[in-house]
Amino acid sequence: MSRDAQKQAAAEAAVALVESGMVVGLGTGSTAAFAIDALIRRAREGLSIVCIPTSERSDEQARKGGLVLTTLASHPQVDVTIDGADEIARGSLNLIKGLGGALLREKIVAAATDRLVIVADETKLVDRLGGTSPVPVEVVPFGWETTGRRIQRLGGTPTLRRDPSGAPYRTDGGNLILDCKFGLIDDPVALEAALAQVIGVVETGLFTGMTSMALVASSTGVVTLRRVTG
Ligand code: A5P
Repeated sequence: MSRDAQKQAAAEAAVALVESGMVVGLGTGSTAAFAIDALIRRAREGLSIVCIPTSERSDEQARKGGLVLTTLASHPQVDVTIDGADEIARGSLNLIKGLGGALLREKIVAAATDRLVIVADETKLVDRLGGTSPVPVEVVPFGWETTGRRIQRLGGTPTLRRDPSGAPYRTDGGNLILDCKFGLIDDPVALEAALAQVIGVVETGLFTGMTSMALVASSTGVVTLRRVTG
């Protein structure tokens, strides 16, 4: 099974959990895009849902496919959000997200969601966060260098993300992203809290204590992982 086929299998398994009448958060990224395609197909077959996209990209895909969109203003409680991740920690199901550039809206929607379902191929599963992925941190453009120095004091090595033309990458909110290498992270909850206190930081790609379930695909099929608490 190719990696794309695995992503699609995980996405299809998550979309099977969606029922008519639900408010559904639409994640961002290549795996979430498979889920949006599957929702479009099911909506054409009669599934009646309203959706809240977490990025301009997902908004466009959903609109083109004819999904009915809504907002958090109209629907403050989201039943289920299906989203991808860059790293998923076994057990806690804490995440690193945002390599695709959409972490702020993703976290706002996730925080309003009853069941955050993460879909991924098996390469995303790790014992400890931070081994392969930096932590994307969305910062306001004003004084970003100073914000970066504050992040360095927390042990991170920030790099300003650039788009393919070499210009600083801009998020949907017009902000910048600092990809911050921390190495293996001992305490993601503490790091998320510490980063949130840094002046100039808008949001971080550490998502702790939010995931209800992860559907992880390998060549042998899709495994359901539930968060282990305590
Ligand atoms: C979007 O910014 C991210 O949070 C994505 O959810 C994450 O990067 C996973 O993307 P892929 O499914 O494309 O790997």
